[in-house]
Amino acid sequence: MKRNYIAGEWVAGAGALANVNPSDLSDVIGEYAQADEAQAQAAIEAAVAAFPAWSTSGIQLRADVLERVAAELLARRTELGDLLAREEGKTLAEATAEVARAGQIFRFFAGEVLRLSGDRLASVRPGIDIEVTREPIGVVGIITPWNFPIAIPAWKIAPALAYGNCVVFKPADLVPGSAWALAEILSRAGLPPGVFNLVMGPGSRVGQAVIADARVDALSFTDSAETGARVISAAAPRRAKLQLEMGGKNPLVVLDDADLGIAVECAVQGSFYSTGQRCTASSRLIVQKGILGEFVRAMRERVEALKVGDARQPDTQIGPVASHAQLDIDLEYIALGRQEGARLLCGGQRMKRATDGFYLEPALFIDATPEMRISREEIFGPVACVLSADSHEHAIALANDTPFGLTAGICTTSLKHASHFKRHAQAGMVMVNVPTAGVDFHVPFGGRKASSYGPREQGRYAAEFFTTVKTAYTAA
Ligand code: UN1
Repeated sequence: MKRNYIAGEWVAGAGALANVNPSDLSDVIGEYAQADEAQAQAAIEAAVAAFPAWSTSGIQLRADVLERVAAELLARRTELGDLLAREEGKTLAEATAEVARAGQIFRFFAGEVLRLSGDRLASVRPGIDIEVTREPIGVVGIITPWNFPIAIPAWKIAPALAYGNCVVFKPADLVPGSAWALAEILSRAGLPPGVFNLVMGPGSRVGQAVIADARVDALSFTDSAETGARVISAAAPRRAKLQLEMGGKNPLVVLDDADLGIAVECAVQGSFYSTGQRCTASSRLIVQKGILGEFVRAMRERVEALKVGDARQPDTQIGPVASHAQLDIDLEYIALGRQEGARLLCGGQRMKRATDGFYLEPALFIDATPEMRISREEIFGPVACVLSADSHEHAIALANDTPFGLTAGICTTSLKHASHFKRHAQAGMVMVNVPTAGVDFHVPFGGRKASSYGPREQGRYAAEFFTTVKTAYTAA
């Protein structure tokens, strides 16, 4: 049984949950402790107690801790990648790359610890100096989703610790294995007790206890827009600082002048890799009329050839859906798309493989219209729809016609259209001739509209959320 980590001790939970492999439901990875409210509160209390010393600790100590975590993640990427693929269902290549990314993120923030700087300005009043510095915020509650079981925890925990905050970490219930492995590494990295705490368990109980507790100064959260709205209404009245990453319905525009090979590769990767379970996935393919026929033919050929199978088989390109609940949602949307009048070009059926798992053929709809629910709502599965556009202007209007605004992509060989799109796409991240999903670890991540709330994650921009600014005046 894998236990929770509170105040520097491994503690049994109030119950346990089995972690099951979505590629093979007979394969139980392990039992993971489930915390109750009292344990969540004990973790918060430990973090509060550890904050005064940690927030004033030396930067060398913090850099060393983060570097140790980075080195271990990178050294164990194959083993931890296998665990990640086994519990979440993304392919071994994707899972190993995700563990490496988590390691790079810890390494990046080990460096950032040493680079934190402020400003020194003159006052408008003679004889006074002004310093602007950044200080830690306090206790940060970190709540993460199941689709990136180690990279998302890394990109929230590493900056939180780098800038001198204490952490209460509540990973997704579905994938506790990678989160527990990361916590175990952190427990040996040289952190004082209480600086980092792990509480596994359901959002309704453990997540809720963290969100509601007035001692938690800030919350960094990634999940759906609906849950995000609940976090805002629970935590904003008590003035918690919030950083929320929520859904996407990301467009990939393909213009008549696109390189067809590049466009198909961007669409297939962006829509279906990681089984479409990325908030950055391109679920709306907005294609200009002149290239539409050719694009659809090429897509059909490429999508039908994708190898769907056990996440840990070396030739698998698309792993299973991560859970039964998500599979049901995907199948409901596929049925809905047909009812709404879109045409299912290929895929959309549950598949049988050697082991019992949540296998689903990647589904591509054509003749979708912007009002259809499959064109508007985040599905979070291997389901994409093609919408046709008359012109570049029409394509960008369709791209922006969404409640979300995380990523937006365009495939074009025209510098003019690419530049115009970069400026006018209403999204936090814009991709030209690259897939909408799969981002770098050292630059800001986040969106607009219903996709994000609060300051950006990652890169040096992470300091905006994980620190608070102080302006000091000194009479010389
Ligand atoms: C990526 O596309 O590389 O939940 C990252 C998600 C995002 C991360 C996507 N927060 O899918």
